[in-house]
Amino acid sequence: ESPIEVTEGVDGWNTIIFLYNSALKEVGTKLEILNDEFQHVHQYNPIEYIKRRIKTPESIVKKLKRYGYESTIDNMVNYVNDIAGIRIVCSFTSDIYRMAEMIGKQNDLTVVSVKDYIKHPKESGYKSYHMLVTVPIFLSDRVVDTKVEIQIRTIAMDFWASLEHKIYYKFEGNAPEYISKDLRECAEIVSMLDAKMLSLNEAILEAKAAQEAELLREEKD
Ligand code: 0O2
Repeated sequence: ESPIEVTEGVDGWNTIIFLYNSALKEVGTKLEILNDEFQHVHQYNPIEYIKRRIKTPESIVKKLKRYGYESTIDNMVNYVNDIAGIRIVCSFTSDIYRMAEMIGKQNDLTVVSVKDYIKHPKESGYKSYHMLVTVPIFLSDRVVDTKVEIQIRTIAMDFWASLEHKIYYKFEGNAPEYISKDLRECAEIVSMLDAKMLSLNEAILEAKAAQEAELLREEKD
């Protein structure tokens, strides 16, 4: 398996977009299968929904500029890790780690790096679990390892991140301190909500199991 090798120019650009789109398809299908299997075995699916996207050329160029690199195809492939991005939105925080473990065990995926912004939230209050993986893309004459950034978060974390992203962009990164502070407070509320929903779900599962055990006992007597 080889890393992506492309020429500069429109041809090179079209080749990388084709590869990243293929990688999104491969990883997307894998995730759907894992979710279906989980539903089949445990009668429960950890994924609420999945979003995929290819980073826009403007956003790629902006990121390279921020890193201090020229906008060449080579630099895009080497330094922008999230050209292909998949976001898995889960019901509960426990599902995030369950998903991450299942992804890590897939033999044909290579986990390059992990950033746990749930255990270590960003300064902004941002919470999410990031995995950078590579997936082999089987072409007619070669196999190309292609990077995909997987972001895993709960619905509540996704709600916060989507709105914060909009607000942040309005201020182009220079939001007044009182707004950043309010956003951090909102992130706290989101974490409390996630914790409450998780314990509520655990309580419901326990109550249901107790009820079923009681019914069984009654049937025996
Ligand atoms: P966009 O518009 O979402 O594509 P970096 O830290 O960005 O220099 P890297 O390795 O990509 O380098 O970082 P990371 O932290 O693994 O992933 C960055 C992505 O996470 C961002 O992509 C966002 O999607 C998301 N993210 C990180 N921090 C925040 C945050 O404070 N708020 C929100 N809403 N999202 C965040 P891009 O390319 O920055 O932006």
